Amino acid sequence: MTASSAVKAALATQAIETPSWAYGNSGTRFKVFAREGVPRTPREKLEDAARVHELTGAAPSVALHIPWDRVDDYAALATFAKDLGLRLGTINSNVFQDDDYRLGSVCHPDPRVRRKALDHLLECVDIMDATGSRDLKLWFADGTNYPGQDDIRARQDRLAEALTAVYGRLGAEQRMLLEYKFFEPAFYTTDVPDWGTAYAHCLRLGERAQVVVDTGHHAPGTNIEFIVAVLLREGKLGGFDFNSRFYADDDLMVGAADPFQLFRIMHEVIGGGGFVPDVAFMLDQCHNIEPKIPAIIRSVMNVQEATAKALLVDREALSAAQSTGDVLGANAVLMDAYNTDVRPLLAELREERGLDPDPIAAYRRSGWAERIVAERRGGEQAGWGA
Ligand code: LRH
Ligand code: MN
Ligand code: MN
Repeated sequence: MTASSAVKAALATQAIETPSWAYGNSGTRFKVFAREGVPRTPREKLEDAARVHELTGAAPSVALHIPWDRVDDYAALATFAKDLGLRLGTINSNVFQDDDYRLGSVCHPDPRVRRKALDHLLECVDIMDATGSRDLKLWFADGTNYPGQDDIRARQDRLAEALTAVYGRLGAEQRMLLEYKFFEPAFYTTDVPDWGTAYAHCLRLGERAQVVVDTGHHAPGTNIEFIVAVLLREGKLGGFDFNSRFYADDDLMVGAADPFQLFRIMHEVIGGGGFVPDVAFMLDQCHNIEPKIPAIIRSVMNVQEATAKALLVDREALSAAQSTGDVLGANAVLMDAYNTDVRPLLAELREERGLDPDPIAAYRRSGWAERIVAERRGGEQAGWGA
Protein backbone atom coordinates (compact mmCIF):
# COMPACT_ATOMS: atom_id res chain seq x y z
CA MET A 1 0.00 0.00 0.00
CA THR A 2 1.38 3.44 -0.90
CA ALA A 3 1.54 6.12 1.76
CA SER A 4 -1.35 8.02 0.23
CA SER A 5 -3.59 4.97 -0.08
CA ALA A 6 -2.90 4.14 3.58
CA VAL A 7 -3.86 7.70 4.50
CA LYS A 8 -7.03 7.47 2.42
CA ALA A 9 -7.94 4.10 3.92
CA ALA A 10 -7.61 5.58 7.43
CA LEU A 11 -9.54 8.72 6.50
CA ALA A 12 -12.39 6.65 5.11
CA THR A 13 -12.97 5.25 8.59
CA GLN A 14 -13.16 8.62 10.35
CA ALA A 15 -16.60 9.60 11.63
CA ILE A 16 -17.37 13.16 12.74
CA GLU A 17 -20.54 13.76 14.72
CA THR A 18 -22.46 16.94 13.98
CA PRO A 19 -24.46 18.80 16.65
CA SER A 20 -28.20 19.29 16.16
CA TRP A 21 -27.93 22.82 17.55
CA ALA A 22 -25.55 23.94 14.80
CA TYR A 23 -28.38 23.56 12.29
CA GLY A 24 -30.76 25.86 14.13
CA ASN A 25 -30.69 29.58 14.76
CA SER A 26 -28.05 30.80 17.15
CA GLY A 27 -26.35 33.99 18.12
CA THR A 28 -24.50 35.75 20.85
CA ARG A 29 -25.97 37.20 23.99
CA PHE A 30 -26.50 40.36 21.98
CA LYS A 31 -28.60 38.96 19.18
CA VAL A 32 -29.85 35.70 17.74
CA PHE A 33 -29.96 36.13 13.98
CA ALA A 34 -32.89 34.36 12.42
CA ARG A 35 -32.10 32.65 9.14
CA GLU A 36 -34.66 31.58 6.60
CA GLY A 37 -35.09 27.86 6.13
CA VAL A 38 -33.54 26.73 9.42
CA PRO A 39 -35.08 23.60 10.95
CA ARG A 40 -38.19 24.02 13.09
CA THR A 41 -38.07 20.55 14.63
CA PRO A 42 -35.51 17.89 15.54
CA ARG A 43 -36.61 15.94 12.45
CA GLU A 44 -35.79 18.87 10.21
CA LYS A 45 -32.38 19.17 11.86
CA LEU A 46 -31.79 15.52 11.01
CA GLU A 47 -32.83 16.15 7.41
CA ASP A 48 -30.15 18.82 7.18
CA ALA A 49 -27.59 16.59 8.88
CA ALA A 50 -28.38 13.90 6.31
CA ARG A 51 -27.28 16.32 3.58
CA VAL A 52 -23.95 16.85 5.38
CA HIS A 53 -23.39 13.11 5.60
CA GLU A 54 -24.52 12.48 2.04
CA LEU A 55 -22.04 15.05 0.73
CA THR A 56 -19.05 14.29 2.97
CA GLY A 57 -19.54 10.60 3.72
CA ALA A 58 -17.99 11.41 7.10
CA ALA A 59 -20.79 12.62 9.38
CA PRO A 60 -22.97 9.60 10.13
CA SER A 61 -24.27 10.62 13.56
CA VAL A 62 -25.97 13.61 15.15
CA ALA A 63 -25.70 14.75 18.76
CA LEU A 64 -28.91 15.81 20.48
CA HIS A 65 -29.30 18.46 23.17
CA ILE A 66 -32.11 17.99 25.67
CA PRO A 67 -34.48 19.86 25.98
CA TRP A 68 -33.70 21.63 22.68
CA ASP A 69 -34.46 18.37 20.90
CA ARG A 70 -37.27 17.17 23.11
CA VAL A 71 -39.72 14.85 21.35
CA ASP A 72 -42.45 12.52 22.56
CA ASP A 73 -40.95 9.38 21.06
CA TYR A 74 -37.16 9.09 20.95
CA ALA A 75 -37.19 5.59 19.50
CA ALA A 76 -39.24 6.94 16.59
CA LEU A 77 -36.71 9.75 16.16
CA ALA A 78 -33.94 7.13 16.03
CA THR A 79 -35.85 5.26 13.31
CA PHE A 80 -36.36 8.51 11.43
CA ALA A 81 -32.59 9.10 11.61
CA LYS A 82 -31.88 5.57 10.43
CA ASP A 83 -34.13 6.00 7.42
CA LEU A 84 -32.07 9.07 6.52
CA GLY A 85 -28.85 7.05 6.75
CA LEU A 86 -27.95 8.58 10.12
CA ARG A 87 -27.60 7.52 13.73
CA LEU A 88 -28.48 9.47 16.87
CA GLY A 89 -25.26 10.09 18.75
CA THR A 90 -24.29 11.72 22.01
CA ILE A 91 -27.01 13.00 24.29
CA ASN A 92 -26.08 16.42 25.69
CA SER A 93 -27.73 17.37 28.94
CA ASN A 94 -28.84 20.90 29.66
CA VAL A 95 -28.98 22.08 33.25
CA PHE A 96 -28.25 25.70 32.52
CA GLN A 97 -31.32 27.29 31.01
CA ASP A 98 -33.79 27.35 33.85
CA ASP A 99 -34.38 30.11 36.40
CA ASP A 100 -33.81 27.56 39.14
CA TYR A 101 -30.17 27.26 38.07
CA ARG A 102 -29.11 30.80 38.93
CA LEU A 103 -26.74 29.51 41.63
CA GLY A 104 -25.92 26.28 39.86
CA SER A 105 -27.47 22.91 39.11
CA VAL A 106 -25.93 19.80 40.67
CA CYS A 107 -23.70 22.04 42.82
CA HIS A 108 -26.52 24.34 43.92
CA PRO A 109 -26.74 24.91 47.70
CA ASP A 110 -30.44 23.94 47.71
CA PRO A 111 -31.07 20.16 47.62
CA ARG A 112 -34.35 20.72 45.75
CA VAL A 113 -32.54 22.29 42.80
CA ARG A 114 -29.86 19.61 42.91
CA ARG A 115 -32.56 16.95 42.75
CA LYS A 116 -34.21 18.66 39.79
CA ALA A 117 -30.88 18.77 37.91
CA LEU A 118 -30.12 15.15 38.75
CA ASP A 119 -33.55 14.09 37.53
CA HIS A 120 -32.81 15.75 34.22
CA LEU A 121 -29.49 13.93 33.90
CA LEU A 122 -31.17 10.62 34.69
CA GLU A 123 -33.85 11.38 32.14
CA CYS A 124 -31.06 11.86 29.60
CA VAL A 125 -29.94 8.29 30.28
CA ASP A 126 -33.54 7.10 29.70
CA ILE A 127 -33.37 8.92 26.37
CA MET A 128 -30.07 7.20 25.54
CA ASP A 129 -31.75 3.86 26.16
CA ALA A 130 -34.45 4.79 23.65
CA THR A 131 -32.12 6.24 21.01
CA GLY A 132 -29.40 3.63 21.39
CA SER A 133 -26.86 6.37 22.14
CA ARG A 134 -23.59 5.38 23.74
CA ASP A 135 -22.49 8.67 25.26
CA LEU A 136 -23.95 11.14 27.72
CA LYS A 137 -22.17 14.48 27.62
CA LEU A 138 -22.28 16.55 30.78
CA TRP A 139 -21.40 20.19 30.87
CA PHE A 140 -22.20 22.25 33.94
CA ALA A 141 -22.52 26.01 33.95
CA ASP A 142 -22.13 25.78 37.73
CA GLY A 143 -19.83 28.11 39.57
CA THR A 144 -19.76 31.32 41.56
CA ASN A 145 -19.26 34.96 40.71
CA TYR A 146 -17.80 36.26 43.97
CA PRO A 147 -15.28 35.08 46.55
CA GLY A 148 -17.14 33.70 49.54
CA GLN A 149 -20.36 33.20 47.60
CA ASP A 150 -20.31 29.45 48.26
CA ASP A 151 -17.99 26.80 49.62
CA ILE A 152 -15.72 25.53 46.84
CA ARG A 153 -15.16 22.12 48.43
CA ALA A 154 -18.80 21.58 49.35
CA ARG A 155 -19.70 22.23 45.73
CA GLN A 156 -17.21 19.58 44.63
CA ASP A 157 -18.86 17.14 47.05
CA ARG A 158 -22.29 17.90 45.61
CA LEU A 159 -20.92 17.46 42.10
CA ALA A 160 -19.38 14.10 42.99
CA GLU A 161 -22.64 12.94 44.52
CA ALA A 162 -24.62 13.72 41.37
CA LEU A 163 -22.01 12.23 39.06
CA THR A 164 -21.97 9.03 41.12
CA ALA A 165 -25.75 8.73 40.86
CA VAL A 166 -25.71 9.23 37.08
CA TYR A 167 -22.78 6.87 36.61
CA GLY A 168 -24.64 4.20 38.56
CA ARG A 169 -27.59 4.56 36.21
CA LEU A 170 -25.55 4.00 33.01
CA GLY A 171 -25.99 0.77 31.08
CA ALA A 172 -23.01 -1.53 30.57
CA GLU A 173 -22.28 -0.10 27.10
CA GLN A 174 -22.91 3.53 27.97
CA ARG A 175 -20.38 6.19 28.88
CA MET A 176 -20.38 9.50 30.67
CA LEU A 177 -18.29 12.26 29.09
CA LEU A 178 -17.48 15.12 31.44
CA GLU A 179 -16.74 18.44 29.75
CA TYR A 180 -14.80 21.26 31.37
CA LYS A 181 -14.71 24.97 30.64
CA PHE A 182 -12.55 27.52 32.38
CA PHE A 183 -15.13 30.27 32.78
CA GLU A 184 -18.50 31.52 31.59
CA PRO A 185 -21.19 31.88 32.72
CA ALA A 186 -19.52 31.81 36.14
CA PHE A 187 -16.70 34.29 36.50
CA TYR A 188 -15.01 33.65 39.85
CA THR A 189 -15.04 29.87 40.22
CA THR A 190 -16.32 27.24 37.83
CA ASP A 191 -17.03 23.84 39.32
CA VAL A 192 -15.50 21.88 36.41
CA PRO A 193 -13.02 24.43 35.07
CA ASP A 194 -10.25 22.27 33.70
CA TRP A 195 -9.18 18.82 32.59
CA GLY A 196 -7.60 18.08 35.97
CA THR A 197 -10.89 18.51 37.83
CA ALA A 198 -12.78 16.52 35.19
CA TYR A 199 -10.11 13.82 35.27
CA ALA A 200 -10.19 13.56 39.08
CA HIS A 201 -13.95 13.02 39.07
CA CYS A 202 -13.80 10.54 36.18
CA LEU A 203 -11.01 8.59 37.83
CA ARG A 204 -13.08 8.07 40.96
CA LEU A 205 -16.18 7.15 39.01
CA GLY A 206 -14.67 4.40 36.89
CA GLU A 207 -13.73 3.31 33.41
CA ARG A 208 -16.83 4.52 31.64
CA ALA A 209 -16.40 8.09 32.84
CA GLN A 210 -14.14 10.01 30.50
CA VAL A 211 -13.10 13.57 29.82
CA VAL A 212 -14.25 15.51 26.78
CA VAL A 213 -12.05 18.27 25.41
CA ASP A 214 -13.94 21.20 23.92
CA THR A 215 -11.27 23.08 21.99
CA GLY A 216 -12.87 26.43 22.84
CA HIS A 217 -12.79 25.93 26.61
CA HIS A 218 -9.25 26.88 27.56
CA ALA A 219 -7.37 29.99 28.54
CA PRO A 220 -5.43 31.61 25.70
CA GLY A 221 -2.08 29.95 25.15
CA THR A 222 -3.09 26.61 26.66
CA ASN A 223 -1.33 23.71 24.99
CA ILE A 224 -4.39 21.59 24.17
CA GLU A 225 -2.44 18.85 22.43
CA PHE A 226 -0.51 18.25 25.63
CA ILE A 227 -3.79 17.68 27.47
CA VAL A 228 -4.86 15.34 24.69
CA ALA A 229 -1.62 13.36 24.93
CA VAL A 230 -1.88 13.01 28.70
CA LEU A 231 -5.56 12.00 28.69
CA LEU A 232 -4.94 9.45 25.94
CA ARG A 233 -2.05 8.01 27.88
CA GLU A 234 -4.34 7.61 30.88
CA GLY A 235 -7.12 6.07 28.78
CA LYS A 236 -9.38 8.96 29.79
CA LEU A 237 -9.98 10.88 26.57
CA GLY A 238 -13.63 10.33 25.72
CA GLY A 239 -13.79 12.70 22.80
CA PHE A 240 -13.74 16.21 21.45
CA ASP A 241 -16.12 19.08 21.02
CA PHE A 242 -14.40 20.69 18.06
CA ASN A 243 -14.76 24.39 17.32
CA SER A 244 -12.56 27.45 16.87
CA ARG A 245 -11.94 30.34 19.17
CA PHE A 246 -10.16 33.62 18.82
CA TYR A 247 -10.99 34.95 22.29
CA ALA A 248 -13.20 32.81 24.54
CA ASP A 249 -15.85 30.19 23.78
CA ASP A 250 -16.42 31.57 20.28
CA ASP A 251 -17.91 28.35 18.85
CA LEU A 252 -16.78 29.14 15.32
CA MET A 253 -16.08 26.59 12.59
CA VAL A 254 -13.33 24.23 13.68
CA GLY A 255 -9.98 24.76 11.98
CA ALA A 256 -10.91 28.31 11.04
CA ALA A 257 -8.98 30.14 13.73
CA ASP A 258 -5.99 27.86 14.12
CA PRO A 259 -5.69 24.96 11.66
CA PHE A 260 -2.18 24.31 12.94
CA GLN A 261 -3.51 23.66 16.45
CA LEU A 262 -6.06 21.25 15.04
CA PHE A 263 -3.27 19.44 13.19
CA ARG A 264 -1.20 19.24 16.39
CA ILE A 265 -4.17 17.80 18.24
CA MET A 266 -4.79 15.21 15.52
CA HIS A 267 -1.10 14.34 15.53
CA GLU A 268 -1.41 13.42 19.21
CA VAL A 269 -4.60 11.45 18.54
CA ILE A 270 -2.89 9.42 15.80
CA GLY A 271 0.17 8.95 18.00
CA GLY A 272 -2.05 7.87 20.88
CA GLY A 273 -3.65 5.02 18.95
CA GLY A 274 -5.44 6.55 15.98
CA PHE A 275 -9.19 6.39 15.53
CA VAL A 276 -9.90 4.22 18.52
CA PRO A 277 -13.67 4.08 18.83
CA ASP A 278 -13.43 5.51 22.34
CA VAL A 279 -12.40 8.91 21.06
CA ALA A 280 -15.50 10.62 19.73
CA PHE A 281 -14.91 13.38 17.17
CA MET A 282 -17.80 15.76 17.71
CA LEU A 283 -18.39 19.25 16.45
CA ASP A 284 -19.79 21.77 18.89
CA GLN A 285 -20.24 24.95 16.96
CA CYS A 286 -22.81 27.68 17.03
CA HIS A 287 -21.95 29.80 14.05
CA ASN A 288 -24.37 32.63 13.64
CA ILE A 289 -23.56 34.86 10.67
CA GLU A 290 -22.91 32.33 7.91
CA PRO A 291 -25.31 29.78 6.39
CA LYS A 292 -25.74 26.76 8.62
CA ILE A 293 -25.24 23.67 6.48
CA PRO A 294 -22.23 24.74 4.39
CA ALA A 295 -20.48 25.91 7.57
CA ILE A 296 -20.92 22.47 9.08
CA ILE A 297 -19.63 20.87 5.88
CA ARG A 298 -16.64 23.21 6.08
CA SER A 299 -15.92 22.07 9.65
CA VAL A 300 -16.12 18.41 8.68
CA MET A 301 -13.70 19.08 5.82
CA ASN A 302 -11.35 21.01 8.10
CA VAL A 303 -11.20 18.09 10.54
CA GLN A 304 -10.51 15.76 7.62
CA GLU A 305 -7.72 18.00 6.33
CA ALA A 306 -6.04 18.23 9.72
CA THR A 307 -6.37 14.47 10.12
CA ALA A 308 -4.92 13.79 6.66
CA LYS A 309 -1.91 15.95 7.48
CA ALA A 310 -1.43 14.19 10.81
CA LEU A 311 -1.62 10.83 9.05
CA LEU A 312 1.06 12.00 6.63
CA VAL A 313 3.63 12.60 9.37
CA ASP A 314 6.58 10.32 8.68
CA ARG A 315 6.60 8.76 12.13
CA GLU A 316 9.73 6.70 11.54
CA ALA A 317 11.71 9.74 10.48
CA LEU A 318 10.21 11.67 13.39
CA SER A 319 11.24 9.18 16.03
CA ALA A 320 14.70 8.80 14.47
CA ALA A 321 15.16 12.57 14.69
CA GLN A 322 13.74 12.67 18.21
CA SER A 323 15.95 9.90 19.51
CA THR A 324 19.11 11.50 18.16
CA GLY A 325 18.19 14.89 19.56
CA ASP A 326 17.80 16.37 16.09
CA VAL A 327 15.54 19.24 17.12
CA LEU A 328 15.38 20.92 13.74
CA GLY A 329 14.99 17.64 11.88
CA ALA A 330 12.11 16.52 14.09
CA ASN A 331 10.34 19.82 13.73
CA ALA A 332 10.88 19.70 9.95
CA VAL A 333 9.23 16.28 9.72
CA LEU A 334 6.14 17.65 11.43
CA MET A 335 6.08 20.84 9.36
CA ASP A 336 6.51 18.90 6.09
CA ALA A 337 3.31 17.05 6.86
CA TYR A 338 1.48 20.18 7.97
CA ASN A 339 2.54 22.10 4.87
CA THR A 340 1.33 19.40 2.49
CA ASP A 341 -1.72 20.40 0.48
CA VAL A 342 -4.02 17.46 1.24
CA ARG A 343 -7.00 18.81 -0.66
CA PRO A 344 -6.23 16.79 -3.82
CA LEU A 345 -5.90 13.62 -1.74
CA LEU A 346 -9.26 14.25 -0.06
CA ALA A 347 -10.89 15.04 -3.39
CA GLU A 348 -9.52 11.75 -4.72
CA LEU A 349 -10.84 9.89 -1.69
CA ARG A 350 -14.30 11.37 -2.20
CA GLU A 351 -14.33 10.43 -5.87
CA GLU A 352 -13.25 6.90 -5.03
CA ARG A 353 -16.22 6.72 -2.64
CA GLY A 354 -18.65 8.00 -5.26
CA LEU A 355 -18.88 11.47 -3.71
CA ASP A 356 -18.45 14.87 -5.28
CA PRO A 357 -14.82 16.01 -4.78
CA ASP A 358 -16.10 19.42 -3.66
CA PRO A 359 -18.90 18.95 -1.09
CA ILE A 360 -19.63 22.67 -0.71
CA ALA A 361 -20.05 23.22 -4.44
CA ALA A 362 -22.19 20.07 -4.57
CA TYR A 363 -24.36 21.46 -1.76
CA ARG A 364 -24.82 24.74 -3.62
CA ARG A 365 -25.85 22.87 -6.76
CA SER A 366 -28.19 20.54 -4.87
CA GLY A 367 -30.97 23.12 -4.47
CA TRP A 368 -31.45 22.10 -0.80
CA ALA A 369 -30.81 25.63 0.46
CA GLU A 370 -33.56 27.06 -1.75
CA ARG A 371 -35.90 24.20 -0.96
CA ILE A 372 -35.78 24.66 2.81
CA VAL A 373 -36.31 28.40 2.50
CA ALA A 374 -39.42 27.73 0.42
CA GLU A 375 -40.76 24.90 2.54
CA ARG A 376 -39.93 25.75 6.13
CA ARG A 377 -42.21 28.63 6.85
CA GLY A 378 -43.78 29.58 10.13
CA GLY A 379 -43.52 27.75 13.41
CA GLU A 380 -40.94 28.02 16.13
CA GLN A 381 -37.32 27.82 15.12
CA ALA A 382 -35.25 25.33 17.04
CA GLY A 383 -31.88 25.64 18.77
CA TRP A 384 -30.26 28.37 20.84
CA GLY A 385 -32.85 30.83 19.55
CA ALA A 386 -35.83 28.72 20.55
C1 LRH B 1 -20.81 24.85 26.74
C2 LRH B 1 -20.89 23.89 25.59
C3 LRH B 1 -21.44 22.56 26.03
C4 LRH B 1 -22.89 22.76 25.73
C5 LRH B 1 -22.77 23.41 24.37
C6 LRH B 1 -24.01 23.95 23.75
O1 LRH B 1 -20.17 26.03 26.40
O2 LRH B 1 -19.67 23.77 24.96
O3 LRH B 1 -20.90 21.51 25.26
O4 LRH B 1 -23.62 21.59 25.75
O5 LRH B 1 -21.80 24.40 24.61
MN1 MN C 1 -18.94 21.90 24.17
MN1 MN D 1 -18.72 25.72 24.76
